[in-house]
Amino acid sequence: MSSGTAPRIATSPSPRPEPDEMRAMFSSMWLIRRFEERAAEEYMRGRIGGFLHLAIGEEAAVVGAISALRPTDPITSTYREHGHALARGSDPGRVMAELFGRSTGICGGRGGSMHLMDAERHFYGGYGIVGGSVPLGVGLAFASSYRGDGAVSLTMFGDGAANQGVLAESLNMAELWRLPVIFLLLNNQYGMGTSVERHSADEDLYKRAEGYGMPARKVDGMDVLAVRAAVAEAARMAREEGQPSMIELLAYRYRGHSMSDPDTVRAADEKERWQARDPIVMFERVLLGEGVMTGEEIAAERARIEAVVEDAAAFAEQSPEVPVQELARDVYANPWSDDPRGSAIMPPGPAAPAGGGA
Ligand SMILES: Cc1ncc(C[n+]2csc(CCOP(=O)(O)OP(=O)(O)O)c2C)c(N)n1
Ligand SMILES: [Mg+2]
Repeated sequence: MSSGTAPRIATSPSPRPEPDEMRAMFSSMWLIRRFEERAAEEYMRGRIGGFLHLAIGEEAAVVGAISALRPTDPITSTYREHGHALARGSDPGRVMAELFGRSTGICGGRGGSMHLMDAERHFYGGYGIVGGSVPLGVGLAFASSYRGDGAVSLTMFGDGAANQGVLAESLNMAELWRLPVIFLLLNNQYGMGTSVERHSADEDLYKRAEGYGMPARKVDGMDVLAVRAAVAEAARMAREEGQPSMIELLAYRYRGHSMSDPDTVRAADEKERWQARDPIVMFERVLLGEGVMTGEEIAAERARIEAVVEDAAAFAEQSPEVPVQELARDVYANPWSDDPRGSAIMPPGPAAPAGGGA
C-alpha cells in the first residue's frame, strides 16, 4: 500500500475457537497468572535476583495473540515476557528455574527473567532494551520471506517503546518490503510510571503505523477473544498477502513496573476500575455462559494449574546453581581470554597470589 489513508484491519466475523482451544486458552491465562504471582513471592523470599517485571493483568493480550498463531511463527518480546514463553509451551519448571538463575533454566540460568528464549519453540526472546525486540521481529519476518517458509513474525512491545525511533524505521522497512510481521503494541498505559498522555503526543499509538500506509487498529486488550480475532486476521494478511500490520492492545498491568517499583504514582481508583475488568474473570464468564466449561471444571483446572506452579517452584529450588566457571559460557564468544582486549569478564578461578605463577 503506497499512499492514502490506510485501511483498518477488518476483523472478519470470527467464529468462536473450538471448545478445546477455548479451554486451552483459559489454562494458559491461569498458568501465567499463578506463575507470576508465585514468581513475586519467590522474589520476596530472595530466590530471584535482579529485576522482575510481571504481566499480571495482561494475560488476555499474551494468550489471545499467541494462540492465534502457528507454533512455528516466531515471537519476540520485551523483558515482561514470562507469559510469552509459557503461552508458547515452554516448560514452567525450566522457566521458573531461569528466574532463579539455576542451571536447569531455559537458558541455562544465564539469561534470567528479562532474557528468556526458547528457540525450539520459535520464541526468540526477551529483550531489556526498550524497542529492541521490534527490529529483530522485522528481521525474523525478512528471514521468513526470504526463505518462503510461510511464517509470520509477532513482535510485541510497549507504549513506551512506541516513542523509540527504531519503531519508525521498522515500520517503514516492513511496509516497503511487505514483510510478514505483526507489530503488537501492548498499551498498558504507562512506561514505568509515566502515563501515555504524558509521554506521547498522540495517545492513539496505532496511528504510528498509518503514517507508513500500514493497516492498524486498537483492540480491547482485556478481551482474549477480541485479541485472538484481531491477531488471527493480521496473521492471515501477513501470510497470504505479505501485508504487515499493527495492533494496539489497550490493557493494564496490575502491579508496578517491576518488583522494585512501589507503584505509588497510579491512582487506586484507576487500578480498581481496570481490575474490575479482569481478563480471566471475563473469560470465565464466557466459558460458563457458552457452556464450554462448568464451574466444577474451572475449579478443577485451577487446582491442576496450582500444582503445576508448585512443581515448577520446587523444581527451580532443587536445581543446582550455575557454576561460576560456566557463567559467561554462551554469553561471551571468548569468555576466558587472557587478552584484556578480548571479552574476559571474570577470571576462571580465584585470583593468582601476587608474584605467583600461572
Ligand atoms: C533504550 C532504553 N531506554 C530506557 C530504558 C529503561 N526502561 C526500562 S522499561 C522502560 C519503560 C518501557 O515502557 P513500555 O514500553 O510501556 O513497557 P512496559 O514496561 O509498560 O511493559 C524504560 C524507560 C531501557 N531499558 N531501554
Ligand atoms: Mg507500558
